Amino acid sequence: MMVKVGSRELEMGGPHLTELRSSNDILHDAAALRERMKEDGFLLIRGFHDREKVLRARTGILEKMDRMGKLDRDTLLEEGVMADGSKSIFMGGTNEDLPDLLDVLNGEHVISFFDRFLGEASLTYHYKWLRAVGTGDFTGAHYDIVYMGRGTPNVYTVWSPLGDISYEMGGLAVCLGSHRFEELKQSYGKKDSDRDGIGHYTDDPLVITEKFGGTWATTAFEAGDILIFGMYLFHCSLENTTNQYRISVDARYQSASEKVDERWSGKKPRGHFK
Ligand SMILES: O=C(O)CCC(=O)C(=O)O
Repeated sequence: MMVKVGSRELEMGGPHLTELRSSNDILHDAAALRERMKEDGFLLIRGFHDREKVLRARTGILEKMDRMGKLDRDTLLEEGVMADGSKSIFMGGTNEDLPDLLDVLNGEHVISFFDRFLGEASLTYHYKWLRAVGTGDFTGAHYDIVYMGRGTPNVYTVWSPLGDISYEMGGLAVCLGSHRFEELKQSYGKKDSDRDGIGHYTDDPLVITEKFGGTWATTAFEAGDILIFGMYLFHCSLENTTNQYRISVDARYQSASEKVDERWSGKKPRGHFK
């Protein structure tokens, strides 16, 4: 099967694209999870969030998008079909008008997971990167450190699909091994998007693997699954080739005792400099 990863079409199971492995087998062993994170650079956990709660959060988001006139009114709300002329919508912010979403992202199940994983009290940034990605769009390849590197580098991204996300709808892909690309970590990884006006490294996933090695990996996601990774793992998204919005959110977690990136924390995070 051919899959559109960033600006490339790659064969699933071919030389450049493989399946992400899940870490559900070690979910209750914090030491093994830490070891796996060190080794693989990511943790895929199936059914981590309560699926029903994720679907409730999805409904709240779709209702909001419907009020904004972004959805096709002749189709079922839960399908998230784009209205004619609609585009991708970035809804980054504290999203206090979406309590069901915050229940998922700030819930005891996530905080206690990170308390255990980090071995001390954790916190989550108030800012949540909520995205409705439209037809033809994808996220280019990048390290997250470039966007949130002003506090501790020991921040973890949790990417949560808010609905089932097939290959065609454009879930996340990661570059296996990229957490060990020392040259890139020392160059691109030292950049700051606000200070340096830099964002994604490339739209072409093979630019990275041809120069630095590694292999891209992705999977079909279901509501409730999460993908956790650190600030130095290259990731991008698949292209959404459907007429339905791909709805997902990325949120950040770190140890409460380490420095936070002020742009994203506090009740009124300022976000990127405009
Ligand atoms: O969902 C996406 O398209 C991008 C997500 C992302 O870059 C992240 O989770 O850090």
